[in-house]
Amino acid sequence: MTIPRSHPRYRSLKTREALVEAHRDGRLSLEGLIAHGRGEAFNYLLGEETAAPALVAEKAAAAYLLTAKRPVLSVNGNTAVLAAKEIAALAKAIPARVEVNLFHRTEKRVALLVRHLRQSGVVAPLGLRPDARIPGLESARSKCSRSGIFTADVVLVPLEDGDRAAALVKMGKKVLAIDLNPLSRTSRTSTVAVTDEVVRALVNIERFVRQLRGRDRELARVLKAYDRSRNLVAVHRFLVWRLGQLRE
Ligand code: PTJ
Repeated sequence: MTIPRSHPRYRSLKTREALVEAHRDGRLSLEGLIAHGRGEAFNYLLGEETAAPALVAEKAAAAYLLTAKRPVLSVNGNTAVLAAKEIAALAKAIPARVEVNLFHRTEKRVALLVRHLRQSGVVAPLGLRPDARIPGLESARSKCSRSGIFTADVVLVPLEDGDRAAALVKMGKKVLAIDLNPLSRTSRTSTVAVTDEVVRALVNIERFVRQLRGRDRELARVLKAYDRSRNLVAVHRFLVWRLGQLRE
């Protein structure tokens, strides 16, 4: 079906179409479609814009990435399909390694997603030959690369499941989550919880990376000022305010 450009939800419907297509060609898991639906609902409540508390978290995420010794961007099916170009741009700006890490892992999906990332400008994405495991994780998500996630000190994890975020924190890493659901276990266990849509979040984080580079005092101030729990309370307040607005 061709979606008419005049449709009020044109962009949202085109995104759905791209995700369905990615499921058909093997890049996206069926569960990825369900996860997107949950994200859409929160995005709708947030007004499909970056809320002020999310900007604060995005700045903190940029500061962590810039001050990291071994930053890694972890990419799953949804992130690759929705935001491969933004991942490539952010990885270049930091600079950071990119690793494909899947919950519903098959070797074929990893290969398809690595190819997709390369075609979108990511240099040497990791993930094809995992040679380490994240301790305490039963799922296939434990498989990772020694030169990537395993030895990273800061890991960006968009659209994560809570188990891995917790396991990475337990390994002593700083975990930066991007998740539209501020109530998720991921948001509540990560070092930084960015409650924003993945494309908007990556674009904003990249902008902050460029702004903050070389400004050591400002970097230290941003890192000190960020408090995940307080920031999530601000997101909850924003949601309540939004619902109040919609009632009027
Ligand atoms: O590609 P795979 O095999 O690694 O699988 C990826 C999924 C996303 C299926 C897997 O990680 C999963 O099951 O995730 P969850 O537990 O459903 O969590 C995904 C979270 O991402 C949910 O809290 C959603 O609200 C949120 N989310 C969905 N779409 C977006 C999003 N957050 C930011 N931007 C989005 N576009």
